[in-house]
Amino acid sequence: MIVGLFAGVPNAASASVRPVNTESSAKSVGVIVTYKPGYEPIAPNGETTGENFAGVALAEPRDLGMGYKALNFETALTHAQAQRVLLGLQHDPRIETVQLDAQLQFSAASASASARASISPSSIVRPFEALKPASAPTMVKGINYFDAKAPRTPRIRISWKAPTTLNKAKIFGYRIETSADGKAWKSLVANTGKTSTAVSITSGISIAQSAFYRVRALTVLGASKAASAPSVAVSITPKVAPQPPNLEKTVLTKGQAPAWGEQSLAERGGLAVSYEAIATLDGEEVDSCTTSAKTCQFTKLQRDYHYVVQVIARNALGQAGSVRIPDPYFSSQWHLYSQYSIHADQAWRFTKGKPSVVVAVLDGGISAHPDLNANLVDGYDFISDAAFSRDGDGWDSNPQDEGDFTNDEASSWHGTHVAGIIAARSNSIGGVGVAPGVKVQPIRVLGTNGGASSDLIAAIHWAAGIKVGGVPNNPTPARVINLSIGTDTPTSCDAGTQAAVRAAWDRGVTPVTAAGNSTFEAAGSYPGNCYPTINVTATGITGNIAPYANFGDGVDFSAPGGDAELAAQSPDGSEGMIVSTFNLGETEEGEPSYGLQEGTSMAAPVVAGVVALIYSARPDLGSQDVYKILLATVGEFKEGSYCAITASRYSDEDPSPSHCGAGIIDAGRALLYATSYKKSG
Ligand SMILES: [Ca+2]
Ligand SMILES: [Ca+2]
Ligand SMILES: [Ca+2]
Repeated sequence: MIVGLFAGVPNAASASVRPVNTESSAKSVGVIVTYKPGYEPIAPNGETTGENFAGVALAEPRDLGMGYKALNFETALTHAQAQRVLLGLQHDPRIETVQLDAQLQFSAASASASARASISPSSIVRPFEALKPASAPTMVKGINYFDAKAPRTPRIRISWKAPTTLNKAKIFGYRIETSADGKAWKSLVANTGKTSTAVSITSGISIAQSAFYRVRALTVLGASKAASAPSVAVSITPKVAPQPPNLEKTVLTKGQAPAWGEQSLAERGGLAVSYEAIATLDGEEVDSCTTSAKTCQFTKLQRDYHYVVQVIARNALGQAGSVRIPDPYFSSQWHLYSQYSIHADQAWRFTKGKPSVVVAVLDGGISAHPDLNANLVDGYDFISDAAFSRDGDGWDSNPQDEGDFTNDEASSWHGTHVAGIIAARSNSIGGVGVAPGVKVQPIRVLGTNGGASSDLIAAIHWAAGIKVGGVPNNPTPARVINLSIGTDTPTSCDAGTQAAVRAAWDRGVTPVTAAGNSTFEAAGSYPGNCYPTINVTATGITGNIAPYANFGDGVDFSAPGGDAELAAQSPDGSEGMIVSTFNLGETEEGEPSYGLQEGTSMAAPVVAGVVALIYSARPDLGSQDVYKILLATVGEFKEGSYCAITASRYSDEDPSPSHCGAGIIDAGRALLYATSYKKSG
């Protein structure tokens, strides 16, 4: 039931303003507020009905005819409430009359429609002094306000002059309003401040999207506030420098043309864009072509060479290039860009890795290398047996590789090769790692006869930032632990190693293991058979498992590890294998160089590098998140290959891993997925 106010026909008769009669013994009063034609009673919170007018609920406005509306309450007002209503109505220019009825006495329970209809107003008052709107701000101008320091942040600047007529009110600020179509307006900046006559805006605007803007002055008179009429509207289209184009293939040979995806108007910065594609060989520019389309033709490429390509977009406000790869050996590193590669060149659009992410390489140690030194952090030497460490003692703080040569074989520099696969620098020398921006922590566990699992357990703990007795704490704990280590006869995972990888995994430090090179079930290869790790087998350039690689249910994923039998199908300089940092010393460390190796030892660090990229983009994630991201984004094996046939058994419903794991790791897709991945729990 609605009880309370009654309104008569608007009455122009005049009377002086009178407060509610507080002398009256009446428990409640009527306040009848009549609004001028075309105006709706609106509570201070902007609602036409609701709870926010002097603490009393509003009922639907009452229609008086002739366009007049009356304020209507859901209950009768107490004196105090009526006074608050009157205060709230002061200076409201929309009001025609306010009528008070101190004789009105009823309660919600007793009032009846007929009783209310018979009550006549005791007083008719004029509206309070009205706040007349100020005139509109003038001389409004809007410009696209380009900032060379933030060339892809849209920015506009709006300026104006103060209203010429204020009608006794004072200005306390300006409101900027925006509209996409010039019809529906909304507030963009609620109050620029009273002395402003210009404002720069970066939020709520979109590149290349035209919108209208206008300004209102905000005025105050007594307790009453109002906005002026709006200024004339101006239209602005924010324009910026272009986004980097998305080059489809980073390495081309003769007869292939560079191509990139069509850029939207927003990606072009709202302007016309031209593209320049540049082909380089060993870091030297060989050819270039320019176009406003999505592809152009090189004419100088020669047969049998692989050229690294970059494309640059330019508009009137600036330029942006696709990922630049200055490393001259990149074209030999097919594991980074070819059809069945991890597509690192696509991932680098998101990140090349952050130096805060450390990948521990538990291996034979490290040798000095100009393409690697700057990406190393201090590691440790956990080889306890001095007979095999070649440094004359047990555990020590120097993880230098002392060489693992035997009478028959030269030193392998295995740890240096693995480290370069992860994080060789992106510069003008040599090749490049999967994550050239991250750090490698060399931790020595393999001597001349391999290593001891007790040393490996200590090294995993230390790498993960877990206290190891007798050793200073790791100052830069890892997020990824690469274990390119395996047994060549079936060996089960001992409880100690099992517990160590679990402890690492659970604290967001992800062990990545090589599945082994013995052409047997990966479940028999330690430590890849410890749980949980990301256990990786090796594929060659054609997207099938390498002939040496372990397989079976123990494999999580595949990644390129090289296949020398496919040398003829591989880019020059690779012989089907993985190009990475190396050393020429036959026994002890000699001159740094680059070398070719194949194995699941090469496949694991490829994945460790991808995991490091994911942690660079999303340091908030944990090992299980990373595993999910990799699983959701794997690339396919070559159609019809052994791996493809077994992988087809794999699904979320039947998560029994195939012989080569769920697929070939795809860094480009993984990073794209990771940027929008929602962490569970
Ligand atoms: Ca030592
Ligand atoms: Ca040492
Ligand atoms: Ca390099």
